[in-house]
Amino acid sequence: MKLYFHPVSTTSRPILLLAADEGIVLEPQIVDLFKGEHRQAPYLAINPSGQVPTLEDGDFRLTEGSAILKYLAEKSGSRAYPAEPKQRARINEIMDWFNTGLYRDLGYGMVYAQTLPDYMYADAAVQNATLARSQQKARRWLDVLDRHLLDNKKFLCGPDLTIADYFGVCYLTLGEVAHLKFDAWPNITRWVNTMKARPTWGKVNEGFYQYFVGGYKDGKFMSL
Ligand SMILES: N[C@@H](CCC(=O)N[C@@H](CS)C(=O)NCC(=O)O)C(=O)O
Repeated sequence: MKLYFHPVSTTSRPILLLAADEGIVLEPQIVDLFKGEHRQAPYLAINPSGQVPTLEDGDFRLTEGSAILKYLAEKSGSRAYPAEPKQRARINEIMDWFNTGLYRDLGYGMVYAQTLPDYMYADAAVQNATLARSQQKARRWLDVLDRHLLDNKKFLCGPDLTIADYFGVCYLTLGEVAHLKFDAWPNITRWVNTMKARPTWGKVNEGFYQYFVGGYKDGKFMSL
């Protein structure tokens, strides 16, 4: 199987974490986002959305990080994606929560809006008002994550690691690019530390810390 990805990519990192933990062999194909390779014809023929990741398994092509993660977990029989319907539904629910809620306001609204030109507003008043709204919404998602989803639980779905944890922790740590601090949310801090202590974290996230977090280390950002 071939994975088109980029090491800094938030939507690719959960897949790399699962693959590293489960020993899933993926032929790596880096799509150079910094050089705009994802917007050029050869890659657009593979993924018309011009985004990473994309998985190729023989003649089966799959896009969307969340779908790829579920497919690989199911195919490899990973214990991190139990087949029991209610357990699986809970995992899917939490992944959707991150993807459509927290990621929108924390990732797009606060991180991309302060780092990637495509997501910034030229008018300072619009930019500041938009950031302030995202900040308020991101705080609300973080409260829910801390007080409900992670309350009295080692991992998002209980005592055992699931693919929701791989997924969620990558979306949350994206905040480090814009120097966002999560100290005010103790359950989140504990869970992130648990995930970062896993043996595969460092290697998988090397590129993210070097190029994305490192690239903005001297930036000034709106805090949470
Ligand atoms: N909905 C897609 C979004 C993928 C996505 O946003 N990928 C980013 C990297 S994290 C990308 O390729 N960005 C380049 C662009 O949108 O121009 C998914 O969840 O996989």
